[in-house]
Order: sequence, then C-alpha cells, then structure tokens
Amino acid sequence: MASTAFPHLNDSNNKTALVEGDKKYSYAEVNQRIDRFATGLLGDRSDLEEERIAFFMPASLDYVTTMHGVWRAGGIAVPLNVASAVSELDHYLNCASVTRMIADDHYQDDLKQLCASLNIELMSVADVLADGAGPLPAIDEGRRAMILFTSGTTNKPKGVVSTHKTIVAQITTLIDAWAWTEEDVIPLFLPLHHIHGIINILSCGLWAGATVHLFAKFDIPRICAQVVAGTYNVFMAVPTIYVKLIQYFDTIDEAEVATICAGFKPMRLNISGSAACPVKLFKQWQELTGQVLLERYGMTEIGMGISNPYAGERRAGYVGQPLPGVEAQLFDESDKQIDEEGVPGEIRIKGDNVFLEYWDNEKATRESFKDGWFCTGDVAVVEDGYYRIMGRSSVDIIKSGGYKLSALEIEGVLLTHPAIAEVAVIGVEDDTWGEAVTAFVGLNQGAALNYEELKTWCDGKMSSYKIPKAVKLVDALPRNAMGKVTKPDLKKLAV
Ligand code: MCA
Ligand code: AMP
Repeated sequence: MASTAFPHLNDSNNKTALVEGDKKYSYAEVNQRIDRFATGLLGDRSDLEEERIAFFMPASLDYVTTMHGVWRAGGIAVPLNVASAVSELDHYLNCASVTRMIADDHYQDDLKQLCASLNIELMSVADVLADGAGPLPAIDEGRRAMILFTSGTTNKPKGVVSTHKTIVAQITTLIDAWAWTEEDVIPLFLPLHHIHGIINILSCGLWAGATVHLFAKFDIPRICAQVVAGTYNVFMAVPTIYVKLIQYFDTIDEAEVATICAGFKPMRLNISGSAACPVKLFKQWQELTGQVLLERYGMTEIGMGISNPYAGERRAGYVGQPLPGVEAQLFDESDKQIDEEGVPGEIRIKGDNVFLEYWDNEKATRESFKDGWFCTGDVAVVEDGYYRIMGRSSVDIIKSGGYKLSALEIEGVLLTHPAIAEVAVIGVEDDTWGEAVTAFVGLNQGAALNYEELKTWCDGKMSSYKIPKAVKLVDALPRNAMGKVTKPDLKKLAV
C-alpha cells in the first residue's frame, strides 16, 4: 500500500467524499474505482516503477481516480493545466518523458496529434478501468509520486518532483494546523495542476474524511448558491477570487448580497493564499462577511510553509509563523542567517514538506538549495513574531491571479512576433490580478502593432492568462551598461 494511503479512503466508508454536479460518490465507491484504475494501469506489470502518467481533466471523479490510481500503481502523476496551449503541453510531456496520457473525451481530439507525435498513448479513464481490483505494489514513501510544473526565472517551466513522503507531510501539517475534520465540506474550483487545489483542498479534504464539492471552473453563481444554502463550512481561494466575489456583489441586488454574505458568516474558516492578500481586501471581506481571512504562504516546491494561526490573531498583511514540521529562516545576501526582527531577508525552508528535485534538471536542483535550505527567492521580514512577505528577489516572476508566470517565457513567445524587435515583460500592480502582465515593446522599423491584434496572435501560443493585459510601445528599452534591460525603470514607467 502506498504511503499516500488516505485513512478514510476504504471500502467500508460510506460517507460522501466527492460531489460532482448532482452526483455524490462515497469514499468506498471512490476507493474501489481507484483500485480498478490502478489495476488497469498495471496490466501485466506488478509496479509502474515511476512511469510518468499525465492527465488532462478538470476537477472530477475521474481526476481523483487517476491521481490516486497512478500513486497506487507506483507511477508518477503529472497533472496538466487544461488551459495550456499545445506548445506548453509539448514541453511538459517531453520534459517529464510521459508515456501515457489520460484525458477526458472532451479533450481527446485536441490531444490526438500531439500525443501521436510524441509516441504517447492517449486514453480515457474508462479505457483503463479494469473489471475488478488486482494486487497492487507496496510503495516506499521515498519514491517519486508527482511532478508539477512551475514557472521561474528561466524560460521554460521546471518539473517539481514530490515523493509520497513529501505529499503526506504537506497534507498532515495542514490537517492539524487548520483543524480539518470529517464534518468539513469545501468547494474546489481552483485548477488542479497546482498545490493550492491539489494539496490544500482536495488532498486535505480526502485525508480528513471531509466532503469536497468539485467545480470544473470558478462558477460564481453556482458557488454562491451553495454558500447561501449553507453547504460549506470551509472556503479556500486566491485573493483574486475574493476580489471577483466582491465585484460580483456590485452586479446583484443588495438583498442577494446580504444572503450570500450571511452564508459565508458561519463558516469555520476562510483562507487566502498563493499571492499577497492586500490589507484593504482583508478588511473588505471582514466587513462584508465577518470572516477574518487566514492568510498563509506556500510554494510549489514546499507546499505550505508559513501560516497565520487557526486559533489566535490573524494579522492583515502578514502570513504568520512557520507551520509545524516546517523550518523557516531568513538569510541576507551573503547567506548570513538573520535572527533579529525587522531585518528583511530571503525565506529559506527545510522539512519533509520540501520537494525532492527538479525533474531531469540536476543543475537547477543544486542551485536552489544552500546548506540544505531550499531558497524560495521570496523576501520577508519578521515583525512582532509574524512574517510579512515583502516581495521577490526576481523581477522576472509575476504573480497574476495566483498563477506564477515567467516574464522570460512570455518574452520568448512575443519575440517571435514579426513586428517586435525587443520586448520586456513585467508585472504591474493591479487591484484584480495582484499583478497584471505588461509588455514593453520596441518595434521593428516601419512596423505597427495594436493590442487586440497581438492578443489574438498570442492565442494558442501561450495559456490565455499569460497574455499581456497591456502593451506599451517604447522607442528603446532602458538598459544598463551591460546591455541588460533595467526592469525596475520600467516599473516606474508603468505607473
Ligand atoms: C483568468 N484570466 C487571467 C487569469 N485567470 N488573467 C490573468 N491572470 C489570471 N490568473 C483571464 C483569462 O485569460 C480570460 O481572458 C479571462 O480572464 C476570463 O477567464 P476565466 O478563466 O473565465 O477567468 P476566471 O474563471 O475568473 O479565472 C480567474 C481565477 C483563475 C479563478 C482567479 O485565474 C484561477 O483559478 N487562479 C488560481 C490559480 C491557482 O490555483 N494558483 C495557485 C498556484 P480573456 O477574456 O481576455 O480571454 S500557487 C500554489 O499552489 C502555491 C503553492 C500556493 O501558495 O498556493
Ligand atoms: P507557486 O510556485 O505557483 O506555487 O507560487 C509560489 C509563490 O507564490 C511564492 O514563492 C510567493 O512568491 C507567492 N505567494 C504564495 N503565497 C503568498 C502570500 N500569502 N503572500 C505573498 N506571496 C505569496
């Protein structure tokens, strides 16, 4: 049995694990289906031996079946972003040397050509499910379990590898810290190729024996209807989602707003994370719903690291203290440990929650650790015992609506546009997205470019949320003596 054996996922538990539309699935049903899927994946083999199996589907029973089935059969789960452009998928599949892809029927046509060109077997969950459950391998907790792709300061996203042990550590620290119980009911509308959706919501919910309501996307009216009905007692989202809910309230009548807010009020927990929660938003949410948002800090490579307390002061603008089992330490630029309060430094993390390696990228793995500490690239300061995130050490990372985007990756695509001679992409502060992708562009002589045309051109070349929200034409990009674009100068130009 894999060490990611969730205690409530067993054949005798008839409690509802998942709700998908008007269908409900008990823990026993889900468990049996996972066993049948793992058996089908194995075929004649006794262990998948870390075969990489990608899957392309929104939050669904099929998603849960696939993820856990791959784990139980000894494979490595590679959940992909269903909003990816083909060129991005090509990179993920190649980088992880994926051999099989499980996709919803809905996506099969789009994926056929790509999978064929990469020699990847494309199948649906129904194709894999065996008639019954066969023997499954025993899996050591140190084995690789999952690869998630994350953008960084390099052009192409890197594959973050977690082991079964990493995943269990990331889940169990949150089960205790946020007081998860079997009574919890939570909506899941975040994408399922990132830690926030996969670990904090889906995996914690299933580990605790709670009920998870699955939504294929962030469907405000449907989610609010359930909030009004009092279905949920826990709610987790990125700041942009709280902003979008508040924007939605402006479009409906006051009485309806009042009933939705009254649905949020009795919940035991509302969490914000994945990007900074502005103090103004924290206060607005509290005024509207009475909920004091619990803000926490995490990263694909570490799961959750730092959190405001469940019981105790949740301080606006701060992310709290290291979670149990997580060691956090600030370091200055000469790698000296900072022990006094009020002095900013880079957050570095140790603990079982930390990932194993970047897939097939020994150099990047080596460079991201110093003396056993994982270097996050995030700068923070401790004030009155609470961590406050001040920003990132790299201007080339943008956080938009909770997604981490690489400026270099976007620049790489834009540079292939025939009118563009030079380009620099930055994140500009934005009330809705946190940071809005903004491109500064120098054109080739005689060339012209308008925003709408560029947006259409970008379609299919990158996921839609990476497409610049604004383009600013410049005669020349500001550069230093070495010829490097000085992005901080562009930030000043953008305001
Ligand atoms: C959608 N759009 C965006 C974004 N999302 N633009 C910029 N940034 C975004 N994040 C654009 C689309 O391209 C489209 O543009 C328009 O908005 C409508 O798209 P739609 O999909 O309908 O929007 P939405 O459903 O309102 O999506 C907003 C969202 C989504 C729900 C906030 O972005 C989202 O789910 N974000 C969360 C991502 C997440 O889970 N991050 C966690 C990773 P157009 O109309 O022009 O075509 S971080 C993590 O896991 C760490 C460990 C942590 O700490 O949690
Ligand atoms: P990702 O790699 O997509 O998991 O994004 C991780 C990054 O999100 C971190 O390195 C931070 O820069 C950012 N982040 C996550 N939570 C917070 C938060 N509460 N406040 C500020 N930044 C955050």
